[in-house]
Amino acid sequence: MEHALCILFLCWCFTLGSSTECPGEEWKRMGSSCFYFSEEVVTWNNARDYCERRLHATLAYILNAEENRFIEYRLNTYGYIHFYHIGATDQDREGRFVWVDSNRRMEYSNWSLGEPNSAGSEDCSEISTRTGTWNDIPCDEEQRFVCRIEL
Ligand SMILES: [Ca+2]
Ligand SMILES: [Ca+2]
Repeated sequence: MEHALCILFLCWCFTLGSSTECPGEEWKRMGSSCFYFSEEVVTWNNARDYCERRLHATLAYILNAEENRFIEYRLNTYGYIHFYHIGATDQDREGRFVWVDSNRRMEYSNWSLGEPNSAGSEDCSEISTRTGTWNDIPCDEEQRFVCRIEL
């Protein structure tokens, strides 16, 4: 009896676990997160709004090397050789980059050598499809973007 209950409980847990899925096929899952890789090419602010308003997500934050590798790997499957916006910004305070969804300070970062350099005026960010490293860029630069949600 105890054994049967235990199995029932495990089934219940499994059902709960598998009932949470990414919002659609265009989303890619890693652990309990889903990532959306856009084909749309827009400014950073429009990318942020697109993630939030249309997808109920946020412009992607990246918390560790494993997540960065996952995103870099995915980016390389799309055959688009440019860059994608990510959620890092220092629009509020120059030189202090935070993740836009939470205003969280970055514990992990993967800036390219010499970046962020705020050349001219660069308060937004992108990830390279080739190297997976980040660069700060002018916010009005138009490119693809990555959104993220937690399940
Ligand atoms: Ca800046
Ligand atoms: Ca830069």
